Amino acid sequence: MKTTVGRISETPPPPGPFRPGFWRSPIRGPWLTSVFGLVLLVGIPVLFVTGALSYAAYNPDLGPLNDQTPDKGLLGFYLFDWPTHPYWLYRLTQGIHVTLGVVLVPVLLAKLWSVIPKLFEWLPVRSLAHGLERLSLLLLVGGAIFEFVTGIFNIQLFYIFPGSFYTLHFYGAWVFIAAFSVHVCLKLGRMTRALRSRNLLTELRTDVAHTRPEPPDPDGLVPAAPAAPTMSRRGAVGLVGAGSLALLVVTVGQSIGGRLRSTALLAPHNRNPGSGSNGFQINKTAASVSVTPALVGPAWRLEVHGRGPALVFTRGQLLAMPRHAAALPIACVEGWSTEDQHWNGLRLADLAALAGLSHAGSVLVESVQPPGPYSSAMLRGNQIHDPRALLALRVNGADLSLDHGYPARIIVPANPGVNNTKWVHRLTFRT
Ligand SMILES: Nc1nc2c(c(=O)[nH]1)N[C@H]1C(S)=C(S)[C@@H](COP(=O)(O)O)O[C@H]1N2
Ligand SMILES: [Mo]
Repeated sequence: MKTTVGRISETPPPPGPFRPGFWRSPIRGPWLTSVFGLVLLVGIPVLFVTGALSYAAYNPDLGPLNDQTPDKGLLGFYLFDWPTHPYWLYRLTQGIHVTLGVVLVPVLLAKLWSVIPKLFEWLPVRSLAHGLERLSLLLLVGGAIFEFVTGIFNIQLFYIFPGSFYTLHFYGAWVFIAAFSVHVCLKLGRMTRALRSRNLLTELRTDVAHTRPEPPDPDGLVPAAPAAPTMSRRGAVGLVGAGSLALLVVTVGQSIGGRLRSTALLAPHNRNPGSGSNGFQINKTAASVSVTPALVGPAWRLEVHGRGPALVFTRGQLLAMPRHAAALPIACVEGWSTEDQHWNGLRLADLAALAGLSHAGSVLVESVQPPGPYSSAMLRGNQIHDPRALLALRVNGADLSLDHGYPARIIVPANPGVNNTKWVHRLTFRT
């Protein structure tokens, strides 16, 4: 056994990237890798936590309408009743999730670049322990790339997933965070030592002419035969920082909304949603989901189910009932949100009471839209009973436009946009 291993490890590496002399950047080394690693060490847990919060915000335990993730089992252990306070909660958590995810892309790429010689380590597997470490790196790098790519495709509305984005991003996140945790445990010591090995301020004052390779390291990141520097470490860190900053500037406007939305050059939805009372972001237009004016014309009725026979209302009858106002944003899982809009309509709590279920524990909301994604959703008791939770009929002093959900739509504080169902035609309250 020993002799076989001995003989294999003497096998010379194949030509190309497996040869030690192939990777020559003089700035590659544990210090630079650790600088990028430190940023990710802070950023990735924030992404994970805000992502998990987004999952909780969907009320996945209310059934397959809200969440079709199969067999989440233990992975749903942390779920709690998503609150309605503060009303901007989802706007904040999801804005951070998406904006930070975009901003970290240059850092992730730089980190991967800095360790790329390890991808071509020779021999690929030297022992059982080495093999396990390599496998965890496969999950780490694969998981990171998978999560960033699926997330970015989703916010760019590039739906090419074999299945639901939601399920893929959810399971991918658990694989990635598991591998990430193992990696942090294995590398934390080496990272802190590497960070202490050089002085950041000195590095930031060192130009290309004075850039020297780091001393040889056991991981083999420092090249055996370094080339002459063409960029300083300061340049590399600055380039990545500038890239992240540029992405921040062209992204964050979509989460802040209002006039800043026009700065969100990377936002796929129309950056100029028009003016007037209904002049704010639209996710899906009525036409795009086959909601025709005929479906919401004079023949439209609202059905309210609860205890006893169903109640049926025309829009005129609803307008004549006691109405309430609430200033609430729309905040989408894709990271964009509007500023607060002034909604006006009927309290869900009042409608529940009318249906004979003043202590309703959930409500099934169905729209006139043909069955499909987002055509219906479930809300929880705490959402029904918040006095700002409305079946909105009007916004900013005007009737809802067709694209914003005329004749009636749900608007609930801190609710992910996806569960603020538009074009509502049936409410079914349950205990
Ligand atoms: N019936 C129905 N309601 C819906 C949707 C939909 O596709 N169909 N999209 C949802 C999503 S994903 C969001 S973010 C909000 C957007 O509301 P807005 O277009 O009025 O801004 O509506 C939600 N309500
Ligand atoms: Mo959304």
